[in-house]
Amino acid sequence: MASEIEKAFEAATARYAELGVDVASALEKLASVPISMHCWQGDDVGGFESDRGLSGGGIMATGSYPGKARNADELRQDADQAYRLIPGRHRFNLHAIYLESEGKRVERDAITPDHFSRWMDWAAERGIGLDFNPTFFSHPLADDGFTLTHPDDGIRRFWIRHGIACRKIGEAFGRRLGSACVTNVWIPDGQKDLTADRRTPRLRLAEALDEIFHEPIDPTYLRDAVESKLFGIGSETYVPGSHEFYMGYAVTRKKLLTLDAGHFHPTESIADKLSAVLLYLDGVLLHVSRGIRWDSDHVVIFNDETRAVAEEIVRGDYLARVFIGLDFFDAGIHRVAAWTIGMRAMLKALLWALLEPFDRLRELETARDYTARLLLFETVKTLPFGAVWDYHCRRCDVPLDSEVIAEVRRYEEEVTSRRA
Ligand code: RNT
Ligand code: ZN
Repeated sequence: MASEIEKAFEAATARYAELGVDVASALEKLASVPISMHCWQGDDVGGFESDRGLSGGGIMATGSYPGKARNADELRQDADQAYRLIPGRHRFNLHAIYLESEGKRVERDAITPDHFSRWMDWAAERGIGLDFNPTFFSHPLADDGFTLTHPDDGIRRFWIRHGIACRKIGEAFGRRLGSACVTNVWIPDGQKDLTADRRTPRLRLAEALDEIFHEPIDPTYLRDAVESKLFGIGSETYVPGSHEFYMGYAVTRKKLLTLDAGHFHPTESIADKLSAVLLYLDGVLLHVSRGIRWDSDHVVIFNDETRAVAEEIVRGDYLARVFIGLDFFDAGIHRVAAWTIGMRAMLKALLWALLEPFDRLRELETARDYTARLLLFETVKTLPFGAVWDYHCRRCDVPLDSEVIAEVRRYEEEVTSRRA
């Protein structure tokens, strides 16, 4: 280890200790937190079911950076490269459209764990857990904007069968890998314009979900999550699966509630929601994202919002109840870099939170010394946080922030730029 980095780390440790913060124990905790890295940043939410690419669903990847993964082998290769640049051991989050079916068309209601056996082998070899998502978009039967709320019984039932099939796959992941698979249901359903009947689609959605979740599955292997949304492209006026809908659903059915940072009003922060919803729920799944002006799914960075989320997880002692996943897709920059930047930003935010002098801040708050509290919040911002992060990266044998770009360029030259 470069002695400069060690020296800076020792000095930083002493500074944090002055505020009662134990840096060593913060690093130990950080090393135990897995982040679920989402497959879909690797290929702009395309998947390998067909050549159709991302269509509908009210979400959009913009940009045309060359060299995206064209098949599952390439996606695994890219994910491996990202993992080499990210400290710690993490998880991988698959969508149903990332199946491998040897070129055969398999309908979504007919997918089985076999279609993901190579993903399971890959994860087992690396000792990582897998998470999963049914895909309720990029499909002819979703083109009119309705899936689980569809008025047509046949179409609705098709999507219910898809949800059921996906829970079996999630369970298989959990069994094989010895780690519960969080399986997240998000549907794109909604209305573009003035909506007369907001009630019936919600009734249908609750019923459809009840059917999907009908079979009890051991939570050791599978954890069900449901994701709300405020609006999407083409569903600006009405989304049946709103926050209130899923909050009630998750509480009454004992599911995980998924909070996506981009799925609320622009000034609304998911950080503040954690200590509220966790009074009533066993757990939460986070989709850490970065919306700019709308649910734009920009790459997560180390900003106030990401820090606030991490701070709330740590302050509330929720690390065991909050599953952290990322959700963004920017096709305008190198995709391995996008993963790496987002994952590292989330880890930095967690480290930042673990290094917060929380006990002291709380004492000041209890004493209603808001002057000293504000000063302490400001003091923390200029502590040598970077020295601790650098040390952590070195110790985990991954590049420093300043070294990541060279690794990405090398990989680009050797691998992704050669993809036609
Ligand atoms: C869409 C949701 C959802 C998707 C992924 C691909 O607004 O956030 O989580 O981004 O399932
Ligand atoms: Zn999401």
